[in-house]
Amino acid sequence: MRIPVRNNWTLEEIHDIYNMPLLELVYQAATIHREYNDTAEVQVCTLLSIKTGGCSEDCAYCPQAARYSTGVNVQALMKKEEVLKYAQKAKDAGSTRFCMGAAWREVRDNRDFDRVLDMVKGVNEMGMEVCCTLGMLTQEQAHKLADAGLYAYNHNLDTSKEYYDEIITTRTYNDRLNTLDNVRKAGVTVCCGGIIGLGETHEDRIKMLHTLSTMPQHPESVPINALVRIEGTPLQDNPKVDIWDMVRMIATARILMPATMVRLSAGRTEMSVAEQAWCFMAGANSIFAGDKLLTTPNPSFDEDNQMFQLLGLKPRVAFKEEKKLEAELV
Ligand code: SAM
Ligand code: DTB
Ligand code: SF4
Repeated sequence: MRIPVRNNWTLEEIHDIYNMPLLELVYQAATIHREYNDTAEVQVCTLLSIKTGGCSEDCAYCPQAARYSTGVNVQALMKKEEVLKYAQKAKDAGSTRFCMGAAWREVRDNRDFDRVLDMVKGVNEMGMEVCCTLGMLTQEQAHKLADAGLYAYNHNLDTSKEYYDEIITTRTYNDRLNTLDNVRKAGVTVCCGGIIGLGETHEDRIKMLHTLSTMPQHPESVPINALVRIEGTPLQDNPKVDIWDMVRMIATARILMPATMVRLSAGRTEMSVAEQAWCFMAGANSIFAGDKLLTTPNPSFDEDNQMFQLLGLKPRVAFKEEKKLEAELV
């Protein structure tokens, strides 16, 4: 019998899980993963930066913050038709979720937002799960996105509340939590995770996982990013993320949030197929596909197809949860 999904994890329990001997941790995570999910299935999401660079925030990792000179060209909001072309290309390549990212601190109620709402409608009509990551949202804006057909909203906590000020000073952890609350209340699914390699301690990672896994409802997806080190940002000289730290983080997230999609996100270009296989074994069941994340490189569709064949993985169909519900009702 499956253990029920819990949201009353204590920091001590999470500490003990995170610090288990690695192979025992992976074994336990793989076992839970098998009980809750089809382990052969991996959700394939494609990202598109619909508005690039020039952001007023000071996130120390980010190539798109205006205050660091990272060589990213500022680009205004793309046209809807162009975005839909990219979405079609992603769909043809086997992607079932399309995520549009904007380098905004927050959404403003203006014509740009109306255009994003149109994009959401268009991608939704193509039969893909639509996701956006646009910065902070009000309750009203979240509802407008929901009405346009938004399926998921990505808004990361990035690290622990305690370490947050070391990485971002232009907004607070509570700002982040408020937006997540607005998204949840609008009935849009939540995609929320973090980054490792920012200089945080293992305890900071444990605390972030505690915040995520004790939310009244777990995020439907949790992206785990390995820092992509960007020249010109304050974190440019940070050491490369150790693959075993990534595996430990994914395995712990899988045990704490067994029914969530755990996404092996940024950092895959620096990982071998063997290393990524460890992440899938530890419970990752989602990736970003396509040769670009927002501004940095990512493995190509072809490389990922080869990896899927080698490891016996298959892309998850769109709207799987809804289809399951419909089938149960008939
Ligand atoms: N501006 C919006 C926001 O901050 O929510 C949306 C876009 S922002 C680029 C989305 C996420 O990308 C961030 O929360 C962060 O977790 C991730 N990210 C940005 N730069 C990264 C990097 N260099 N390495 C890994 N992840 C990164
Ligand atoms: C997430 O957690 N990772 C993605 C997505 N959500 C928006 C973004 C990664 C960005 C990596 C740096 C870049 O390509 O600009
Ligand atoms: Fe702006 Fe988002 Fe980058 Fe922070 S992470 S600088 S809010 S684009």
